[in-house]
Amino acid sequence: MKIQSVEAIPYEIGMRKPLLFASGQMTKADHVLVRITTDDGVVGIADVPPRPYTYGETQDSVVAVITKVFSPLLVGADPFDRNKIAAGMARTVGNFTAKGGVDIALWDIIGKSVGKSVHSLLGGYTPSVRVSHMVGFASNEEMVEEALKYRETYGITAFKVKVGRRPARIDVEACAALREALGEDAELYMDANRGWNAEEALGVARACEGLNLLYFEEPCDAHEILGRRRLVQESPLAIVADESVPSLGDVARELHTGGASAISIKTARTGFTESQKILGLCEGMGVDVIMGNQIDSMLGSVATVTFGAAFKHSSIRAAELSNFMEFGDFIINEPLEISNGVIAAPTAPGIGATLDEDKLAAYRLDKE
Ligand code: MUC
Ligand code: MG
Repeated sequence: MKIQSVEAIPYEIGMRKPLLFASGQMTKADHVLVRITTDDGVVGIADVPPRPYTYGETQDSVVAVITKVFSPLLVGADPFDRNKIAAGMARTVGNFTAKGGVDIALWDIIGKSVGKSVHSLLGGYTPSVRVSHMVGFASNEEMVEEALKYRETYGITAFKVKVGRRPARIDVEACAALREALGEDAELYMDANRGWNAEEALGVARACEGLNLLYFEEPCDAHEILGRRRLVQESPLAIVADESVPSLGDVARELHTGGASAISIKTARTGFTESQKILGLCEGMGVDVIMGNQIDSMLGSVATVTFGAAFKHSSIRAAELSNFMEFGDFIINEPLEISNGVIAAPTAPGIGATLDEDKLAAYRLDKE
């Protein structure tokens, strides 16, 4: 079996409401659909979410690197040779979500061609995972209303609260309002997307001490290495590295230099192949892992749950798998559903999703 074609299709879907956070905002999903087709007609798909404020990639850059740089490596290759393909792509620096999407599409082909779900091929630890919902910036009342809605409608009891505003007390008060409304049993944690420096972040971690929060994600820029190390040592909350660890080497560096005490794994940026290595590293070192959300579409979330549910260590914490509900539409035929606070990993061959061709045709920006 050989890869015959590689497509990177830009498409756009509006968000039901904007999602605001310290490093940026999303009002529409300008994503790229990767479709890889083999000579015997097997099709692998994946969703790529370009995040310029996180990795510097744009919709145009993702399309360009996949069609101009990665496609020549892929066409004619055996899709089972994913490590060889990954080594080829690694010669191009950066471009994390473009590489992640290609890797997921290859796994999709592998699963479809052997008739097994990728969830099962990766190890099939548990059929479903608990879901955590990410709440963006808004007034305290709106944030509480959103969390209560997700609890009532979908049974979600874990929430990641976007923080990183100035003055910081706005966010401390938002967390307090959420804790009061949701009660002691809800899991709450914060993500500042580098909005503060280490000193401000330490003040926030201390000010939140009575609120029973679980984690503090990317409170400051990990490049501010001494401040960040001091924060990890002195913070009463575990510090999660997210955008500071877009690759295995970054995870190793941050854990080794004391820049983080827990890790967010996002299949959107490390696919399944590199995510597996990161997971093994963290498990071996006794480091907590959270399956994170790159503000993924439904197709992107299919990849996250496929991976997260496949291993014990990635399914302990609630996985961030609900923001696709804020997208105006989705382009796959098998809707993901959250109920009783959990989401099931697809069991159909591959990643378990197929394209709704009519919707792709309606939303693609490079109309054929
Ligand atoms: C997150 O966890 O940070 C916001 C920016 C981004 O790249 O991902 C989201 C969520
Ligand atoms: Mg984050």
